[in-house]
Amino acid sequence: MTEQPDRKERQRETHLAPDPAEGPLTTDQGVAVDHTDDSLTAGERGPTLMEDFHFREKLMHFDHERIPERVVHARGAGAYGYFEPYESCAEFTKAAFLQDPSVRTPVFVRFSTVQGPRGSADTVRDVRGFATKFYTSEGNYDLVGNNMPVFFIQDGIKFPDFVHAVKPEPQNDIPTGASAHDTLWDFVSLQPETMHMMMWLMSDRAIPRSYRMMQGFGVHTFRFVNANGKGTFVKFHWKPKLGVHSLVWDEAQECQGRDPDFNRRDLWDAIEAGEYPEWELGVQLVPEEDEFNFDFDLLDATKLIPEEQVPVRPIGRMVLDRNPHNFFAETEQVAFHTANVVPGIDFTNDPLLQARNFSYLDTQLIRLGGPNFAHIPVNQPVAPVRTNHRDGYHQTAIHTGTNYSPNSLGGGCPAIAGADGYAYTHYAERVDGDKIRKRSPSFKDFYSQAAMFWNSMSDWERKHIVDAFRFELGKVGTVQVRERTVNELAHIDYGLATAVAEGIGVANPEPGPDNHKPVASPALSLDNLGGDHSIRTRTVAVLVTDGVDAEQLTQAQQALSAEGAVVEALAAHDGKVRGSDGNGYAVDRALPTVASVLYDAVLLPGGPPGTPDLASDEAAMRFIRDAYRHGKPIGALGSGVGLLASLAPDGLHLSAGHHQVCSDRGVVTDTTTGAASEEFTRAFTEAIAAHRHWTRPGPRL
Ligand code: HDE
Repeated sequence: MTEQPDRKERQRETHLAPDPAEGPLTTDQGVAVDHTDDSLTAGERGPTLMEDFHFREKLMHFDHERIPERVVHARGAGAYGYFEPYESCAEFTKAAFLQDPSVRTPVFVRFSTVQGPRGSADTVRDVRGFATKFYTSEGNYDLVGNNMPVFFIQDGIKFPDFVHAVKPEPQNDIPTGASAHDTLWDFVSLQPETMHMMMWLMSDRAIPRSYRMMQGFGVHTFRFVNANGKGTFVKFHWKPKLGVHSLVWDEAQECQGRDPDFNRRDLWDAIEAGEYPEWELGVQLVPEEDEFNFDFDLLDATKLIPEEQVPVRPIGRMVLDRNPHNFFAETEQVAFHTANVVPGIDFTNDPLLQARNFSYLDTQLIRLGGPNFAHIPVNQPVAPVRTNHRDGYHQTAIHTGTNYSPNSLGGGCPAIAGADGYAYTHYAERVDGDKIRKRSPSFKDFYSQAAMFWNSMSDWERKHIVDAFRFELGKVGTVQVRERTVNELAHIDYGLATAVAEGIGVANPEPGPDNHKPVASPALSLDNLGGDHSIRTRTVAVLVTDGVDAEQLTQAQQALSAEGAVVEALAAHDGKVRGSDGNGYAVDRALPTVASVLYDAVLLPGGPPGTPDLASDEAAMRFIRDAYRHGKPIGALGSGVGLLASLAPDGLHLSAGHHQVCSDRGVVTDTTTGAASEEFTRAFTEAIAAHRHWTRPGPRL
């Protein structure tokens, strides 16, 4: 392993400004301050004096602590880590960081939501940004992707229209962090190219359980270029080791209140706990000669290449293992740019990508206040930087020497690398054509892949999509917008359109032209994205009271923790509960401070007769009901099974009698007293790994 990740780390360290160990508080000018709690006034009750330079400097600095938030993707969370390739990709690209499995390249990743402002909740229905900065030996490479493989529009000139439509409405700035409002759906219903992405947005992909459990996609078709100058089209995929998992909509909404930082906290906590999130980087490669072998245009970002058609080839892995030292300095000030590429990676003429190559550089000027943002530590490459750029706001370097090229007075420095394979040389693609404003006819099929997405979904995924359309359109006040959207859905699938129409009180649309091939791409269903099927970092709540079966509690905690789960004992109060053995057992959190929506699974241990019943605790009962409704695994042991039986709907199988483990749709029970059997632990672990269980009988509880 080379030293590379440490290079970024060492560079960061040179910028760290820890509290000085010694010395007094000073002003920015280094003058020691004798008092910072009272301003300088004329008399004890008199006005503040202009000459109080400490007060004025302190307030001036505070008044300017905020910078404009990102116009999109304002809310985010980031982390450092590294990337390492599995093997050399020299056949396709000369990019240095994709050559040698022993070279680790440092990275910074920022995940984000798109619509909401910086302080909005995490678990909103939205696309998630997944932007990676690779600090390679040849300069920074930014892969600025999303957690969905397609986009709303085909040409970047529509981006301001789309973003205006999805953002809160201008007159009242409502809704925050939500797309369920008239202007978005008005735009969507008039712009059919959005339909494929709207299917993704209405799916559970839009409410990820964790940033650590979502895929990432480069979206556009990019180009790899090898040392011989040969180009290959490439689509980038990130696949999470832990699998792709989502929340349910009802849960996601409650979570917005219970913990608005749910995804941000989850990322931070996992890294602090040493549970480093990991993704595999995969590529879909298309030889240039095959460019026109698809029934869509590779330059159209509203289309994906089905994995069944072009398999994803794994080329490396990324691990995030360090939290930022300072949110503002690093996560807020990081500046991504799609045109930050390194030799071996190039663009295509995708009109969305072309627009992004303008926008990302431009946007940093307003956000970071001048052209010197590449000097900010998180943005600094580890590759040497030699430019003739000078001056500008926030210039911190004291440049010496010449500042133009060519020069002789500075010895000709910096020299031009020349096209010798080391410098970035743009791919020599031949282009010619008339100057026109016209969308290519090859971009005109708006519905086939939306239909493919629908065809690829399992029953429960389809139900969630229908429910999401009903929810969103149900919040739209303009009836014509509802109708127009349903008409659009009829072009995708008539069953979908009528199911939505029924929910939102509009007439069934005319059937759309049913001309889609019945194509499905199994790789798109969450059912097929389980990852390593482990329960690492899943959170399990154990509901306890005084008298809890001590053996059961201890053994369940140990067994689940051994599988990597995060197990927390919850009780009506903080402190300890007294176990059946008379000992005190630590309570991790008091029930009133948490809720089922913050956990992946719940376990109800039993206790000897006379143990205080959870049934009398409203918070505990709500916990169990919510877990059941949200399809979460529920385990019950000993007398805990009795409690569950008193709530369970008809048709759910629970164990009865002695030593009988029963597992039915994620509800796992064992009436044994004392330590749970291995069989119980195995079944409960499997239920947690499966994440959610959709086919449960309802309601009772
Ligand atoms: Fe962005 N996008 N975008 N976008 N985008 C920004 O850049 C833009 C698009 C994405 O964590 C902005 O620095 C245009 C697609 C992410 O800092 C801005 C178009 C994809 C992030 C911008 C798109 C993305 C941004 C706002 C259409 C997925 C957050 C602040 C042509 C492949 C990066 C900033 C971070 C951020 C423009 C479309 C992903 C305004 C014009 C497609 C992950 O420059």
